[in-house]
Amino acid sequence: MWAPRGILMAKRVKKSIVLLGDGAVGKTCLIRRYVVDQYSDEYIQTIGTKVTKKEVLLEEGGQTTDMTMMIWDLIGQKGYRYTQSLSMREMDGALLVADLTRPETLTSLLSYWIPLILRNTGPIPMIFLGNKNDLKKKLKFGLEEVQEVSGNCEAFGSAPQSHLTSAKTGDHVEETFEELAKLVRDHKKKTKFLTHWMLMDQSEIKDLTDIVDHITADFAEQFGGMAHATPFIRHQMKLSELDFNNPTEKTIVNFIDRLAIIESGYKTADIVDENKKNRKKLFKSLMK
Ligand code: G3D
Ligand code: MG
Repeated sequence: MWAPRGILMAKRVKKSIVLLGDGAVGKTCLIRRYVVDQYSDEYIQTIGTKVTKKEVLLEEGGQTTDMTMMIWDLIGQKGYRYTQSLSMREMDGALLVADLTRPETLTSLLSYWIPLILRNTGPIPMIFLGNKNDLKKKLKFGLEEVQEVSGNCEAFGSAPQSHLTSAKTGDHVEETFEELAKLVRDHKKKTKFLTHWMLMDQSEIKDLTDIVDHITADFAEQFGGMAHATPFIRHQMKLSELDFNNPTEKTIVNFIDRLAIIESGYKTADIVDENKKNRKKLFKSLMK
C-alpha cells in the first residue's frame, strides 16, 4: 500500500500540555477550537482536570514527528490544588492564558499560575496568550503587555512567545498549539521532585475537600502520577460513593479503605498500613 515516505518514517512521541489561567479566560474554548470533534471523543475527567487527545503531525527538515498530544484542561474545581499541582508535574508544556478584556487575569499569571507551574515542573516550554482578541471594543491591553509578562520567565531558562488569540474566530489558535508542540518536541526536561508529603502543608486543611485532595494526590504520586492513577481513583470514588464536590467523612473513609486494597496489590503490608494511617490522620488536622 502506498504511503507518503515521511509518515512511514515518523517518530512517535506522546506529550502532555496544560492550559492555565483564571476562570473564563477561554481555556476550554481554545481547546475545543483546536481539537476538532473527530478527536474529542477521548478524554479523562477527574478531580479538577479534563484531558483531550489530539494527534499532531510535525514536519521539519525532512523529519516527521507523530505526536499524541494530551491536552489538560484544569476545570477549576476550587480546593483541589494538590491534585492539580501533581497533574502539573507530568506536563511537557503550557499555554498561559489571559483575557484581553480583564487586566487582572494577566496579573494573576505572574502572581499565581507561573509560580504554580515552575514549582511543579521546573522550566518547560510555555506560550503566553492574550485571548478574546475579537472583542475589539473591550480590549484593555495588548501584545506588548503580554510580552512584558512572558519576559519575566526568561530568567527560568525559557524565552516564551506571546500571541493574541480568539477562540471565537480561531485567530492564531492552531498556530499556537503547533508552535507549542514543536517547542515540546525539542525540549529536554530535567526535573527532580520533592515528595508529596514534603510539599503538603497540613495546616492548609480547611475542609473535607482538602482531605480528598491530599489523599488523591498522595495515592496518585505513589501510583506513578495522575495520568496513570486517574481511572483507578475515579473508579474507587464511585465505589465509595464519594462525590468530590460534596465529600462526607463516611465516604472519605470508604475511599481510604478502598485505596488501601488497591495498594495491597503492589505494596508491602507495612507501607499500605502507613498510608492508610497517614490519610486517616488528615481528619485530625481538620479538628484543630
Ligand atoms: P475557561 O475555560 O478559561 O474558564 P471558557 O473559559 O473557555 O469556558 O470561556 C469563558 C467564556 O468566554 C465563555 O463565555 C466563552 O464563550 C467566552 N470566550 C472564550 N474565548 C473567547 C474568545 O476568544 N472571544 C470571545 N468573544 N469570547 C470567548 P460564556 O458566555 O459562554 O460563559
Ligand atoms: Mg474551562
